[in-house]
Amino acid sequence: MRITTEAIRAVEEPLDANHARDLDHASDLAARTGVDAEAVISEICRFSVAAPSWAVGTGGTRFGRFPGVGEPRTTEEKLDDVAALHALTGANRTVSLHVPWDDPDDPAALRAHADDLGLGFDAMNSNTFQDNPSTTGNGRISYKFGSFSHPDPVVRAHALEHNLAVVELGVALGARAITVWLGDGMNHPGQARFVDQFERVADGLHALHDALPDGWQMYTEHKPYEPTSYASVNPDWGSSLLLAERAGPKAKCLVDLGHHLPGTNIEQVVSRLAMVGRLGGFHFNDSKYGDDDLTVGSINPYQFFLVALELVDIGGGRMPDIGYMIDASHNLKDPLEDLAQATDQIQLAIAQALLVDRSALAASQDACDPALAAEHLQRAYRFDVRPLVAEARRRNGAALDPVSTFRRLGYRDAAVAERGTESVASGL
Ligand SMILES: [Mn+2]
Repeated sequence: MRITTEAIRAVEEPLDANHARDLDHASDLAARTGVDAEAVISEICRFSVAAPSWAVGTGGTRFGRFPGVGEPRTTEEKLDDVAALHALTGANRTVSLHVPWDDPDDPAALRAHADDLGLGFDAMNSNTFQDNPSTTGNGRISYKFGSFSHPDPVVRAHALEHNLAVVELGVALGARAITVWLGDGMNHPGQARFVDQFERVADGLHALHDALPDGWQMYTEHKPYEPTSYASVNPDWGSSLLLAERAGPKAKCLVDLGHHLPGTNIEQVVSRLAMVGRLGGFHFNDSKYGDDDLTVGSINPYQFFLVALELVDIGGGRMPDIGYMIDASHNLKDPLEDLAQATDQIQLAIAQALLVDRSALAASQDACDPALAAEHLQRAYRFDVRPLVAEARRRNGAALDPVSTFRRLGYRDAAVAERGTESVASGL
C-alpha cells in the first residue's frame, strides 16, 4: 500500500477548517512577537531527517523482544515503510541503512526501488559490534575482544575491509557518508591499555578516511558505555573529536542525544564541535536513565529545544546542512507511529528555536541581563507552534495529523494482510 497526498486530503478534510483558524491565530501571535510565521513554515518545509532502516521494525532489549505485526521482511519493504512515513510527515526523504542487517544482493535494483518511492540514501552504518557471517568470514575471526582496537592485526584488517565494503555499497546507492559507531572497549579494568586501544582505533579510522571517495564524510559516534561496561574507546565528544582530527578533514563527530552520561550539557557539546568545524550529524532520541532510545522530545523537550536553538544559531537562522537521523527503538509503539511522532517533535523544536528573537537574545547577553534572556527563550518555548508545523506538512503534501491519519488509512492492516503477523524485521 502506498500513501498518497490525495488519500491523506480525503481523510483529513474534516480537519481543514479548524486548521485554518489555528494557523491564522498562530501567525497573528508570531507577528506580535516580531516573528515571520511564513519564514518558520518554509524552513520546516525544507527540513528532512533520515529514517533508519532498522527502526521500521520493533526493537527489543537484552531481556527479549515482542515483535509487532506486519513488519517489513526485506530491505525493499523497509523502504516501502519509510515511504509511507515520509508521505505522512513530508520530512523523511532519506533512509539510513545498516550493514549487514541490510545487505542487498542487487544494490542497483534497491536504488531503483528507492527512486521509484522518491527516497534517497543517507549515511551508511557499519557494524563491527557483533559477529555475523558476512562481516567476520563465517566465524574465522571474532569481534568479541574488539574490532579496530583488537590486538590481532588480522581482526583489525577485517574490520577495515567491512567498513570499506559498506562505503562501496553506499557509493552504489548514492549515499555520501558512513557512520562508525564501535562497540570497542573494555569490560574489565586491566583488560587492555587505554592508549593501545585508542591508537589502533585512530589508525583504523585514518585508513578508512583515506579510502573515502570524493565528497564523502565519515562520522565518529561516541558512547560512554554499553556494550562495554568499563570503558569505551570512544566514550565522549572529546575522544570523538580527537579521533576525527586524527582521521582527517572528512571526519566529523556525530552526536547521539542518548550517548551522554546523565547531566551532560549536550547543547554545549554541540556548540563546541561546531565551533571547531567538526559537527557532522545527529542521532535523535531521548533518554531517562541511559541510552534508552526513547522518542525524541518525550522526556526532556526543553533540553531538545536548547539543542535546536544551538543548531539554528550555527546555521545562521536555519538548520545547518549536516546529517540528521532518528535513532530510536520502538519496543511498544507501532514503529511508524513512533517515527512520525519523533519527526513531529523535531519539527516542533526547530519551529520553537526559529521563534527565538536571536538579535534580542544577543542584546540581553551583551547587557548581562539573564532575566531578559530567559524571557526570550520562554516566549518561544511556550509558543504553540503545532499549527505552523502542521501547515508545513500540508504544504509538503503530507498530513496535518500524521498518527491519526496513519491509523485511518489502515496502513498497518494492509501490511499485515501482505506480510502476515509473523514477519520479523532484521536488526536488533
Ligand atoms: Mn546512534
